[in-house]
Amino acid sequence: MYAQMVKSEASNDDPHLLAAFQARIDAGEKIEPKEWMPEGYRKTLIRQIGQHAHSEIVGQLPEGNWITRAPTLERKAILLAKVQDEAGHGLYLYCAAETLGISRDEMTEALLSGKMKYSSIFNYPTLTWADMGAVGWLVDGAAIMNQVPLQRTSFGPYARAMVRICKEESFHQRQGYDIMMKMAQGTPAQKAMAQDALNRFWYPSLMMFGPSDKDSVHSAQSMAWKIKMNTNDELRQKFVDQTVPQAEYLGLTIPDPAVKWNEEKGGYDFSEPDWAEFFEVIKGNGPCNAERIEARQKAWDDGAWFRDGLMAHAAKQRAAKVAAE
Ligand code: BYC
Repeated sequence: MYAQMVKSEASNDDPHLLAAFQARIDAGEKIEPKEWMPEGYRKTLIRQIGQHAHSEIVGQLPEGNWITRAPTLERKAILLAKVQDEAGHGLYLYCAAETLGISRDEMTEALLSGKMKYSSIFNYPTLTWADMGAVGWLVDGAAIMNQVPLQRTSFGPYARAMVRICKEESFHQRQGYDIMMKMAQGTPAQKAMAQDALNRFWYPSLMMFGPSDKDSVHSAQSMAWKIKMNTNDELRQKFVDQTVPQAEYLGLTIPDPAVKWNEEKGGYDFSEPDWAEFFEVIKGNGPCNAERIEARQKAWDDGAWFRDGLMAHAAKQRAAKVAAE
């Protein structure tokens, strides 16, 4: 079903309607679910919002892994709240995607069958407590960089969902940076753990923005429709420019000797991530892909009794209503 809805990007749309639609986008108007939209626009949104929703849900797993092992009660409460926020983000986003005519069940099935993606970053393991710092600081930091512009995206429900998500992501990033600060100022062993977490999460965080512009399949059309507001490379550069001084403040070293301020471009030079690794991870061959999908499959199977019960209850209520009429 998902494949049918998203695969065919070929558009048979009326050229007059298409031109009027593009004029609305260019004028900065928001598009609402019941309004006319090109099929390609709808499909691109289902793909992007659906993948985004899946990322929020799968993104709970690497951090959820540390809730029972947080070093203090306070840290545990903060981490628990953060992970719950991610569940909330997933739900707003699934709702936004549902307004485009796909159900949450269909999206979940597409995730489990490998037809739909989720962010590459969540296929890397969280090995130490310092990884909770690195994930909050870098992963949520990259997410905010990508998502703040999406508050201005052209599809109303997506743009509105982003407002609250961005507020919460800012808190997430601060809590991650706070963990890094504590560890970087701690014992030499703690500082080494913080450095090790930065070493492991640096390049995967850069990959979150997607392939380099020359390899990005969807950017041009998505930007014309204001589904994306920036190219992948633009956001990656902004992220590096924001993060390098933060690492310096922590007294940690970015694991890339090429990182150097470039006065001429007004930004840092840096090395590209290993794109072969990125493409392997999004094909399903990353270190934790199988484990992540297994966890989602188990949650889906374990919830079957509840979904069935809910449907049976709804059917019973409908029958009672019909009988009373
Ligand atoms: N991972 O043409 P391109 C979070 C795919 S953070 C996996 O540039 P597009 C969170 C792409 O889908 C993360 N796949 O694509 C944080 C396409 O394949 P398909 C969630 C990726 O869509 C902390 C192909 O590569 N954020 O939620 O124009 C805790 C070609 O790429 C990735 C979002 O989803 C990747 N990193 O641009 C918890 C933000 N990058 O679909 C949770 C919204 C690319 O043709 N999404 N691909 O098979 C976006 O802004 C865009 O979709 C992307 C990619 C920038 C990610």
